[in-house]
Amino acid sequence: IKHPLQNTWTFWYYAPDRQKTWEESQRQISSFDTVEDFWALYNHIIFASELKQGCDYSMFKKGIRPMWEDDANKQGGRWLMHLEKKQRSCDLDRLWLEILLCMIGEAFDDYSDDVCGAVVNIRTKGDKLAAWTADATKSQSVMEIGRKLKDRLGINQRQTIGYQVHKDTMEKAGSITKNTYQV
Ligand code: M7G
Repeated sequence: IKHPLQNTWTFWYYAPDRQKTWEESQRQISSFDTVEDFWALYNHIIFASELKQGCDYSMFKKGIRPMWEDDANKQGGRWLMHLEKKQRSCDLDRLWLEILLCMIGEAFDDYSDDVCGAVVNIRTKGDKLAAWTADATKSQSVMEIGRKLKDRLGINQRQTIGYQVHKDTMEKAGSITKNTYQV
């Protein structure tokens, strides 16, 4: 018998395509609800570090699309980690896997219900990892999720990570979105 997960999760892949909108370019890979099926999928797909520039992987709870517009995300935001270019080869895959394991293992205790999913962006200017949560106004939940994430990813205590509200990201004119929280 396989080991059931608390939630069913869907894995997504995004590749830029000039013939399509951003939303149309998000493709579901598959869904799973057991530990064994997670590893079967994980072992079947290429590492995040091997994706082409501009591509993303996401993993969200089933029924939540990996976009701001989804009902589950529209009041939410994300803990965002900017990686240095050189970290793609040494850290990215390890950190991405750790975020995935935090998600499927419900590592955020009482706050796991507030978690929507995780995203990795492969970008020339520096890759990004994010954990998306459902409600940016739930400060205690957001902060606990941020602290746990920082701890599990082994981020240096002296380094801070920021939480950005999707509405701010959506409306940003320049390239910088303000941090609403940080840990
Ligand atoms: P990005 O891929 O999050 O980061 O956003 P990047 O700037 O490092 O590449 C790039 C662009 O993708 C945004 O400016 C939007 O046009 C589009 N985009 C990204 N996200 C997360 C969304 C989303 O949730 N919904 C929609 N409609 N567009 C998005």
